[in-house]
This record gives sequence, C-alpha cells and structure tokens, in this order.
Amino acid sequence: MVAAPFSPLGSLSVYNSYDETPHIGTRFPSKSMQLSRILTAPNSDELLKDLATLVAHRGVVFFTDQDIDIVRQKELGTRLGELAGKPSTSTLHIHPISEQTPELTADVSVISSEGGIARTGYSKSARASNGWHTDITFEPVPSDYAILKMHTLPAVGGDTLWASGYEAYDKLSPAYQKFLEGLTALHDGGGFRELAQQENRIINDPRGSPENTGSHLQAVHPVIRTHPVTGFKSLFVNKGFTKRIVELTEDESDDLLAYLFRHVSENHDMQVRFRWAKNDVAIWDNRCTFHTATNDYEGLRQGNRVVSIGEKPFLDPNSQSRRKVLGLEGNNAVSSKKLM
Ligand SMILES: O=C(O)CCC(=O)C(=O)O
Ligand SMILES: [Fe+2]
Repeated sequence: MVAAPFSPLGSLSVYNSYDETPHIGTRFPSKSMQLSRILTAPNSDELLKDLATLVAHRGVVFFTDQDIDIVRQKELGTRLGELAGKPSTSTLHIHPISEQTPELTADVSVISSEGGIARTGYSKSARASNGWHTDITFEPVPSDYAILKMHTLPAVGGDTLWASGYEAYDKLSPAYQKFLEGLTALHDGGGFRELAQQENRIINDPRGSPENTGSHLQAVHPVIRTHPVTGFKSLFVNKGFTKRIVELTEDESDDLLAYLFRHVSENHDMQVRFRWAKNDVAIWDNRCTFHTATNDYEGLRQGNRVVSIGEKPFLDPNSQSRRKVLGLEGNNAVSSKKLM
C-alpha cells in the first residue's frame, strides 16, 4: 500500500509552487509571492508556521525576486524558529567572525566572493565538493533556519547546491543506520579561529544562545539526529566542520567520515542545484541539509545571510525515517539472495 503523498504547504497552498526534486527543494516561482507581505499578513503567524514546516520537510525553499529588506529578513529568521518551537534562549546567530558594518549588524553574515565567512578555507585548486557543509555545527546549539538573499550576481555561474540529510540517512542499509545511531561526532570551527588570529579579530561571544560562548568553537553532536518539527531522522556530519567520530579509533573515524562525505557529495539523487537571479531568496533548514557554493564564476557575487539558532541536537530512538513515514520505497539494502 502506498500512502497518500503528504503536502506540507498548509496555508501556503494559495501560492503557486512546485517541488524541484522528489527529495529536496520547493520553489515559489512567482514574484507575486513576497515574503515581506507574508510577514505583515493578518494571518502571518499561520503562514510563517506553515513556512517553517515546509522548509523542515523540503530542506530548502526558493523565492523569486524578493523585496524583503534586512530588517524584515531578520524578523523572518526570528519568527520562523519561534513558531517552530525553538527554546526561548535561542536568537539569531552572531557569527564568530561576522563582519560588522554600519548598515548591517553582527547578526547578519555578508556572503561575498571578496572574502570573509563564505571564503574561509577556499582554494581554487581543491575539489569543488570540498565545500559541502552545514552552517555553524561547531556551536553547542547550532542553527535551525538560514535565509540568504543574493543582491549581486555574476552573469553566469555561482549556483548553490543543497543535499538532504533525511535521504542521506534513508539511503543507508538498516545495519549501517543502526551503527551510526550509536555514535557522536566532534565538530570544529578551526578555520574561523585561524582567520580571527590572522586578522587580529576578536571572536564574537555569546553567539545566539547562552551556550554558544568561548573561542574554542567545538561541539559534540549525535551522528544521526531527530528533526524536532518533522520527527524524521537525518545524517548530521558534514565535511566542513565534522572532524572525528568520538567512539572510534582515528583510522576508523577517518574512513567512516570519508565514506559519509562521499555519500552526500556523490549521490546527486538527494541534491538540488539552484541558479540564482538577482534578489532571489533561499531558506534552508540546517538540521537536515548540507549545502555548497559553486566557485566557477568571474566577478562579484554578494548576499546577506541570517542564521537562526535552534535547539541542541538530539536523537529520539523512537523517531522514524522520512521514507517510512511518507510511504516511499525502502532503502538500498540488498537481500542475501541478491548477493548470490
Ligand atoms: O555562497 C553560497 O552559495 C552559499 C554560502 C553559504 O554557505 C551560506 O550562505 O551559508
Ligand atoms: Fe553555508
């Protein structure tokens, strides 16, 4: 029996939208859908709660040619998490090395081809897939939602890719899933520590939660986490920040992490690629996705990002796989018969 496909749109079904791929990404193609108007609508709480649920299910949601300004973008970041039930102590993230300019504030990250956060550790000669990451997982209380508005773009290139952590979990064999559920991993923001030292910058502190303090920029999280909004299990290690599986030897950890990073970067059936146009907005869920920029362009590319802080990652042993709940076909585990 196949379950009816679940629609997480709720009150947003009045707007035209489509799924970019089966497992990740939904787009609102018309600029008549403006986030600025959703924020001020009489039923804004209902619309924003449904948007938070939609992003939690679909991983990333794209909006076309938005007029939202940075003040409203921050309000959106705050209200999405609040309506989705984040702890009252969680606010917008202040990046450890966020640029502070008069027009912007410490809780806005400037994403720029000119340098800063988005370029830390970048090397032109390195493999493009080295860029896969989930934002700020070195924080003890990491992010729930992130909102990026791109205002300056090259003529061509500079796409962003996202991958689904739900599908990354669901595609593993039951034996491997079970093994990973017993593990935790060390996440480390060493690149930002080094950049702060080189440029003589002070590490901002606290960073959106009373628990996100200090300059060590390290945290231990479960390798598989339960998403508090959807209840689905997601893979929660990323190439950008995860350095070590705590319970394994160094060699075992290196090999396992290498496998999991390849699992994310080489399975393009769990990815979506977005080609930006000026003033497009992407909202993604940092609890159940990975993403990477594409550094294939010439010229200036710039946007403003707001990252909000969610809850401490946890694994609820009774939580379920997304495929199971949605009635989608099972994973790739092979029966012993097929092996013979
Ligand atoms: O520049 C991009 O495409 C993505 C940058 C990024 O990783 C972010 O905004 O979190
Ligand atoms: Fe990022």
